[in-house]
Amino acid sequence: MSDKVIITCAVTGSIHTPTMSPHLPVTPDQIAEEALAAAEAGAAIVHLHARDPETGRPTPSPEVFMQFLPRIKQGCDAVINISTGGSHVMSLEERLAAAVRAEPEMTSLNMGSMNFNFAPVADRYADWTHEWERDYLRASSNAIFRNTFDDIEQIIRTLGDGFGTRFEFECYDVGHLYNLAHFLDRGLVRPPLFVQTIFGILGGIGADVDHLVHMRRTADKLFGDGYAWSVFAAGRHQMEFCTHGMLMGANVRVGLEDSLYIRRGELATSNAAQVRKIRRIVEEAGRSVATPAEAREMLGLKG
Ligand code: KMH
Ligand code: ZN
Repeated sequence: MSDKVIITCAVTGSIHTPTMSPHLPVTPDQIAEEALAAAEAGAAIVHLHARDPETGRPTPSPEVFMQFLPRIKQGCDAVINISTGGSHVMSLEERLAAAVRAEPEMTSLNMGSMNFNFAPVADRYADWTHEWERDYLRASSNAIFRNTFDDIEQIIRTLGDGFGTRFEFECYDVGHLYNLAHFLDRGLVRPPLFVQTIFGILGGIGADVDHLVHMRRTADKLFGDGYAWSVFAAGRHQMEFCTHGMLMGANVRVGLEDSLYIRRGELATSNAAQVRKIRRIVEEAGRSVATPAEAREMLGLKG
């Protein structure tokens, strides 16, 4: 097991909405500031989505991305990772547009189609700041987060072959690991694979430590020493799962995309606060936090 732990910070995402937390960054300035502070706190990778500056609604607009990406690039050395998951209502073309414009070192790549239901979260809120929020969240219960084999191949060919982009392979269930192995067998992706295992999304594998062990063992069988393992869990399981995973040798992902909280019942006031917390846990456990340069080396990024 490497002594080094890569911390990814997923800064805003497309699930949480402005009513849920005043600390969720939505404008380009806020996203840039939050990403820079997360990098300063120890995140080697920042995973980014964009939002409409007026309403906070997730947007695929490359113009909006370009209002914060250059600032982050100038202000820190962290690896920029642009989402190709976008949101459940975006087309594949929309989901690819920002990465095609920015040609980043890394993007996410979701490894299978799935239900992706965050409507139950919506039911916890009575009053909404913006009209779009409730309907957007409710629509997820009847939507398919589409990532067919052809879609995945198109993303690999467009970004991987096109720009040398490498991927955060998002695996929400055991089958997604086998899908990734299929692309490895076909020679469309190559080691070291950055395998992000995700727990506790309604539609994916649950946040149960047995599953963490099983995902790890399955990835070991399929990828041997050709992968770097990372863990995140949604909502209240975030810190606990990152801690379990880190003790088992994983890298970790935190950020307000994945959880709005710093501990039970207390909103995180920033992404950096979550990075600092997991960093303390990592260091107390005797491991150390990877710098962006070390992360690039570990993941074979173009730099
Ligand atoms: N919001 C996460 C559950 C992506 O951006 O590609 C999944 C995610 C998807 O990060
Ligand atoms: Zn994301």
